[in-house]
Amino acid sequence: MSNDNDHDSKHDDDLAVEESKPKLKRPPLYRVLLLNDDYTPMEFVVEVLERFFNHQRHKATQIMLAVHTEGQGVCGIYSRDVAETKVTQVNEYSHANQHPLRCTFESQ
Ligand code: TYC
Repeated sequence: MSNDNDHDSKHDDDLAVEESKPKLKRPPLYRVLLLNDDYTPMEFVVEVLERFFNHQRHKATQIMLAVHTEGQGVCGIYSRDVAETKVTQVNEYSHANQHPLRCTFESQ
């Protein structure tokens, strides 16, 4: 810098003087996934997508069919806390209803 703040960088007897950058990092995001299995009824998966991920029936059906044919699919993208909570809620709900449906999350 060559202005009247020169004292802060070049002539400090080799002391490293660096201005700190404002650090505003966005929180990391996580994809919540549903995994396919051979036993969970399609209607139950659609209900899960409506109940826990607030999808409309048409979109929930699309996601369910994508999971059914591709093996897994994204239900939504959330902060870590929300992603963990959704996964726990879905897995508890599936277990309570005696379905093997599994939900998990991965970093974006
Ligand atoms: N494959 C299941 C069936 O044929 C349906 C299903 C879809 C199960 C999506 C799980 O995440 C899933 N009944």
